[in-house]
Amino acid sequence: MSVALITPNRSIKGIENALVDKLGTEQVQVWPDIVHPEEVQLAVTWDHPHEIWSRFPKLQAVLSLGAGADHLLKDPTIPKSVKLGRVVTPTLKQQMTEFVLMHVYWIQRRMPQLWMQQKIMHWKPLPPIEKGHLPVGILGMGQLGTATANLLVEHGFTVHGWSRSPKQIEGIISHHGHEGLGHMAEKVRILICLLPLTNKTKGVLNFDLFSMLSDSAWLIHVGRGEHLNEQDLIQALDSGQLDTAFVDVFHKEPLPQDHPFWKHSDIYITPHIASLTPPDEAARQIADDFRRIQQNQPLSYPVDRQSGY
Ligand code: NDP
Ligand code: OXD
Repeated sequence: MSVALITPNRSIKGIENALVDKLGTEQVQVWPDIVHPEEVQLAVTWDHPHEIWSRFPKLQAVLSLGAGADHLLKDPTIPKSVKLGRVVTPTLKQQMTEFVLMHVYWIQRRMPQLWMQQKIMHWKPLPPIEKGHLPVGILGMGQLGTATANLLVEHGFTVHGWSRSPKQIEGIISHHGHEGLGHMAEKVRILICLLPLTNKTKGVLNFDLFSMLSDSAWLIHVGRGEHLNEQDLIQALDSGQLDTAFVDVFHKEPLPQDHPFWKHSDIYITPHIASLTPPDEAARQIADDFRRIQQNQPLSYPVDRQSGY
């Protein structure tokens, strides 16, 4: 039996080597050179081609090579009997928490303003914003959102979290559901998106939500491009409703050259690098899920088709 790595647009030599170290060459096949499709029990994919699944009669599970599983759920041709999962490693979580913390401190230490001052050679010391004046709201309190919330609390920030189901997390002010979103938005000054992309969360970052935040709020968007109404973001920044946006994910990646975000003075762009999965950790989880399949155990991070994450 074997694992198939199907990531046509992503180089994964590191993961392949680490997986071969764990399972041996016989048990690892890499797209498009799948020589024994009849042996594939587990497929690990990122932007895979659709309609390939009839080639794998023994397939039991498909894993997303990342925390987001939206690309799996966009493929209606994966047989319903096949389990879905995702790869979430300790370093992926840690990098995300640190990335968000770094941006929160950028805001608190007023780095966007200080850099603007440098551009016009203006010397004006600006004190930090008091942490108590910067309540943070996190959309999505799953693996990454909860870890991020805990780190921010450790650093003395007041943190609100929004999820689908009610939660009680020590030190975090929890909100849920449609009403909860409004309640949270009116209390926070920094909004962080760490949601999965689903039918329900698509477009959640829109002008209505931005208008509920207190004036001159900040956005840190590290979820998925389609959470954000890009035109609404420009409108919210230009009207002063939002102060600055830090955006890591986009509708179209790489961001097209003529996209207005590139030159907007209040938007800071990073090329979808908030957190990355180290090859050895990915291989460890893949090997573990491969073992779980053989032993008829649940996947480490199962994805539910119904809820979309
Ligand atoms: P999880 O599945 O662990 O958590 C998802 C969270 O979102 C849960 O708290 C869930 O609520 C909440 N949620 C889902 N739907 C709704 C809804 N309709 N209303 C309110 N809350 C909702 O995901 P992860 O934390 O592992 O990952 C989150 C996302 O981060 C990924 O899907 C991906 O989009 C993004 N990501 C970005 C990366 C980057 O480099 N920019 C890297 C890795 C991930 P509940 O708890 O009630 O189920
Ligand atoms: C992920 C990502 O989902 O990198 O892991 O976006």
